[in-house]
Amino acid sequence: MSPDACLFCRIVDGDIPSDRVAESERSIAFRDINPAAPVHVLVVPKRHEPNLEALAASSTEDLADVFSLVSRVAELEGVTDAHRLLVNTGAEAGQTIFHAHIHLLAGARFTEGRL
Ligand code: DGP
Repeated sequence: MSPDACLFCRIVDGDIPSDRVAESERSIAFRDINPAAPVHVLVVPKRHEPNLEALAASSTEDLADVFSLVSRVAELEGVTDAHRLLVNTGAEAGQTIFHAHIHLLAGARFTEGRL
């Protein structure tokens, strides 16, 4: 997909509004429009790659930055010791937006190994 048509690229650029939680030089974090838990934040590299695997292959700096921002968001939301990270890679795994992102979920009791 061309980055021009990518929804998350447009959110990164500020063309589409989002409820931003935090930002770093290489990544942004904003609340999921359809939250699956009381805290549901998407942490997204600013540079377009279709999934986290592609991001890891192209830039360890971007990969490190996105995980660093995940930790900062967990701290800001007060859920450092109680949260779940989720990454969907590929449509079969439930990926719907083909711009790399990590879901940070918290505030619910995740008592099982699956959502
Ligand atoms: P995934 O299924 O892993 O590709 O997750 C994509 C998530 O993106 C999904 O939980 C809903 C969220 N989402 C889709 N469109 C928007 C939007 O316009 N704004 C925000 N904040 N989140 C969105």
